[in-house]
Amino acid sequence: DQIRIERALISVSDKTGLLELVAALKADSVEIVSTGSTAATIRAAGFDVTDVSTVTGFPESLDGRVKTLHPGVHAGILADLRLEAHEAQLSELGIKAFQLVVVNLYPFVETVESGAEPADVIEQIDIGGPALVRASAKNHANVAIVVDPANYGEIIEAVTAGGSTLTLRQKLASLAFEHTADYDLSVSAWFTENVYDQWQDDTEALGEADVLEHEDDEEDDESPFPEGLGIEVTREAILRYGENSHQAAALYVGEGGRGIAQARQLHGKDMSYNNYVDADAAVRAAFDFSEPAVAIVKHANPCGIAIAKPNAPDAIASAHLRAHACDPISAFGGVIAANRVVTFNMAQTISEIFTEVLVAPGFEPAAVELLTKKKNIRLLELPADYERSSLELHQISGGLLVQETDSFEDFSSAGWTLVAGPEVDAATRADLEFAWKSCRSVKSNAILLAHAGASVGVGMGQVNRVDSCHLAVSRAGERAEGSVAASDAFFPFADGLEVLLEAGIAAVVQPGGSVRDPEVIAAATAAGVSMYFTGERHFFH
Ligand code: 93A
Repeated sequence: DQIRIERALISVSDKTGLLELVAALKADSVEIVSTGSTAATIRAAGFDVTDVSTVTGFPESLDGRVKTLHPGVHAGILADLRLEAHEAQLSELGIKAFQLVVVNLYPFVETVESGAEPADVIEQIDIGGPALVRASAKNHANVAIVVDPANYGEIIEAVTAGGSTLTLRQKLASLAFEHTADYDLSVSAWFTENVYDQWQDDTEALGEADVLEHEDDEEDDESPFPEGLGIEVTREAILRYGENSHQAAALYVGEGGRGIAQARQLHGKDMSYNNYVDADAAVRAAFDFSEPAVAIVKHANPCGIAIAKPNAPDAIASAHLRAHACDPISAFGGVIAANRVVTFNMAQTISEIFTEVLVAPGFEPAAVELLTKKKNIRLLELPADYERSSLELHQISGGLLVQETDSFEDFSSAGWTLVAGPEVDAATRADLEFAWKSCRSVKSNAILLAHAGASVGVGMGQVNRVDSCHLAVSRAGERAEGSVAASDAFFPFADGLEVLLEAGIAAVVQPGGSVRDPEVIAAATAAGVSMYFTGERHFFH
């Protein structure tokens, strides 16, 4: 397993010990092939050396980026001369084998440590060197690879002793792979740190002027977003606590507005943080309807929305009973919004159900008298034409997202497109409009099943639409059959819709716009179920 060294490739950045090594190789008549400055150093010391470009027939090019990256070099390193076929191919190709490769890599770490510019650091990422090292180490059966002047002594001894042993070549191969791995880790670490630093520099370099320039883009003149939001808020109340008892909290209100924050409290304990959040959601759900409507909210999601049955003797009480019937379990401890004066009848029903907050434009005196006997309920008065803010604010860490309010001016089905099944009758159409409108106040992904102006099953807040469909269907139970469905955004696949179809829904309304709409339409068509596209989606988070 001893291999006589007849030809060596030497390419080193660190010239330490180079000439002693060359002298020993030359004393044994070894042919030396070398790159640019290495060849120059050897030649200057009076030794005979072959330029790598002579071997490759290709000039060292691209500022040295391509020197040894050539089959004329790599075939000479990788040929396994224990195989006759490799030997035959080499001679056919006119390529001579190397038995020794001596390489040390571009001084990457030293360059980084010198504080060099990134462009200069990048030039010091050695590509051809590691290729030589790894190729030689892989072919350690035939080639000895030396990556460190510390090992020159051993090689000199081996040359003198008639060649390298397998044991030595194996040891050197192991050192070689360790070396290239370390090298690449340093490169990787530099990228991680440098990209971060660069990002910081860029951010710092982006002065205020640049930022303002950006904000002054032409488009911005048209936008509803002034540089400042012009929102003046003052502290109205210190709340008992926030979402949880370990979070302190307060209520701030804007000037002159008439939203839920300024609703007049007629009765009950102080409003809590969660009460405000839920009352706001309930108002969003109920107050948009022109018909008498009631919404019951838990954890900011409606668990029942209904409008009154036409000609019901006590419309708002009827709407409440129907909203409550959607999901009586969830309605326990809920927050109720009614968009009409609360009647005595409605108050009577509510007095039987544990309710946190009841918000309405007014209360019949008898209703107030009855409800104020209940210690736990909070009664809030909010005008039906309460002021909806034109902007919605959402705090994120380090900033504030602002968007125009998702106002829903046109709920009518006039602009919808029928994409599956037959046109529906007037009652079904009214239900679809009701479902579509109601679904807007349900957290995405929202699926709302409705019948006769009342929700019968609501699926909300799931991270996929199929689960929301399952939830809506399971909450509806038998009531799913013959109900209509609304989806706040398109069905990305037919799977969610199929859950609804299996439950026996009669019609569905959704925005449409998925690349798989054809699949979804086909499923509805196959089931004979009418499907309308609204062309507008209503995510709510
Ligand atoms: O720029 S490279 O990645 N491209 C190559 O083809 C190549 N071949 C050898 N760097 C390359 N080398 C490296 O050049 C070696 O690893 C060594 O560090 C250096 C020696 O070049 P010179 O002899 O010109 O100083």
